[in-house]
Amino acid sequence: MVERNHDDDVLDNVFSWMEEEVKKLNEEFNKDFLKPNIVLSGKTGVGKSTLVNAVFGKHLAEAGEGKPVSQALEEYNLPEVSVNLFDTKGIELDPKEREISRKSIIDEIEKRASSPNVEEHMHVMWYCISNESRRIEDVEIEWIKEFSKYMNVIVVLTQTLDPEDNFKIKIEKELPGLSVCRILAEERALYGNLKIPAFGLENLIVETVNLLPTATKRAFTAAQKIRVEEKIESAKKLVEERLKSYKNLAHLADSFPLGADVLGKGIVYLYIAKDIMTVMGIPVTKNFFKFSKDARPLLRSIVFPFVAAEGSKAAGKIAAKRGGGEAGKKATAFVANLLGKTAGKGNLVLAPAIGLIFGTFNRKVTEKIALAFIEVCADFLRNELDYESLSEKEILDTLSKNMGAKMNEVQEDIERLSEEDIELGENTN
Ligand SMILES: Nc1nc2c(ncn2[C@@H]2O[C@H](COP(=O)(O)OP(=O)(O)OP(=O)(O)O)[C@@H](O)[C@H]2O)c(=O)[nH]1
Ligand SMILES: [Mg+2]
Repeated sequence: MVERNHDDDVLDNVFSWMEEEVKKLNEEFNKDFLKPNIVLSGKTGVGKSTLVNAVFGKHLAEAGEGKPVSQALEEYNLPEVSVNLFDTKGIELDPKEREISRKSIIDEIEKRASSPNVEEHMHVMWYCISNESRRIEDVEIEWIKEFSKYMNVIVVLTQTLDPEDNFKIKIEKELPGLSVCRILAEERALYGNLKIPAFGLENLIVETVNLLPTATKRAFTAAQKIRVEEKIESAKKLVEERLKSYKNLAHLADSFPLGADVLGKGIVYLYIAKDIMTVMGIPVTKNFFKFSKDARPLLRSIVFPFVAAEGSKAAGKIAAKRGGGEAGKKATAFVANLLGKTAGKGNLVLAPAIGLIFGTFNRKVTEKIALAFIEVCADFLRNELDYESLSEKEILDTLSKNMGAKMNEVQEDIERLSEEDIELGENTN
C-alpha cells in the first residue's frame, strides 16, 4: 500500500473543489474529440494490417481478435487510441457467401448512417487494392460503389512500387469522384541491398482529414503518427479556443485559501499540459491529473526555471506588487514541499517566480508557456518513434527534462511579457 500523507489530502481537496469546473471543461473537450469510425476493406493479404501499423502504431493491429459487430464486420478499439477501426470480411468468398457478407456490411453501415448521432456513423472507408496486382475485379467495383452511397470511401493502392500511375488513372475512371491514394506503407527490401522507402501516407492522412466530420478531425489527428505538423496546428488551435476556459479555472483557484490557491493554479497548468498531450496523441491517464508523483516533475519544470530569475526586474516588480512578505514565503514553502523540494532558504526565491506564474492570470504568459510545451511535445514525437513502448513515467520524465530546457530558453520572453502586462495594468485578460 502506498502511504497517504498530508500533501495528498490537500491535493485531493483542491482537486474536488475544481472538479465541477474540470468536468465541464472535459465535456466541452469531448464534444470535439469524437473518435472517427474507420472501415478497412479489401481482399486478404493486400496490406490492411501493415497500413494500420504504419499509421496508428503497432498496438492497434496487435490488438488481436476484434469484437464482432455483425457477421462480416469486426471492431478494433483501444482506450488509448482515438480512432475506432472496423475490418470487413467476405470479399473473396464464393458468390453466395459473398452476397450474404455484402448485405450484412451494408445493413450495418446503413443503420448507422440513419442515426442522428454522428458518433454512430461510419466516417471513412479505406478500400485497399494491391497496386502490384494491377487488377480490380467487377465485384470490388460494385462493392465500392455501394459503400460510397452511405459513407466516404478512399481507394488505397497498397504495396506500390512502380512509378507509373496508370492503374490509379484506370480506377479513377471506373469510380469517378472517389479519391485514390498510392502508398507503400512500409519500406520494401528488394534483391541485393535495394530498398524502396515508404511513401504516400502523408497524402492519405490529408485526404482523410478532409473527408472526416469536423468533430472527429481532432481525434484522428491525435491518433495518426504520420504528420506531426498537423498535430502542432491542432494543439495551437485548441489552446487558442480554450484560453478563456483556462482563465476561468485559474480565477476559481484564486478564491481558495492561501497555499491551495497556488496549487489550484498549478492544476490549471497541468490541465493545459493534459489537453496538449491528448490532442497530440501522447498518452495521459487520469492519474496524471491528480498531481500524481509522475506528473510533479512536469509542473516543477515549468516553475523552477524561474528560480534562476532571482533579482530580475520583472520578478521583483511582481513581488512588490503582490505585497511579497510573509504571504509569499508561506505559499512558496507550501508549493516547494509539494513539488518535492525541501522548503529551505534557497527556495524562498521561488516567491517572485510563483507570483509570475501563478499570479493573476496572464493570457500572454500562459499562451507562451503552452506554445513552448507544444514544441517540446512535437520534438518528443519526432525523436521517440517508439514511444508507445515507454511507460507514462518515462514519457513524463523526458517531457519534463525537455520542458525545463525549453523554459530556460523562453524565460526572458516570458519575463518581458509579464512586465509589459504589469505596466499596462492588464494582467486580467
Ligand atoms: N514491405 C512491405 N510489405 C507489405 C506492405 N504491405 C503489405 N506488405 C506485406 O504483405 C503481406 C500481407 O500484408 P498484411 O498487412 O498482413 O495484409 P492484410 O490485408 O492485413 O491481410 P489479412 O489480414 O489476411 O486480410 C505481409 O507479409 C506484409 O509484409 C508494405 O507497404 N510494405
Ligand atoms: Mg490483416
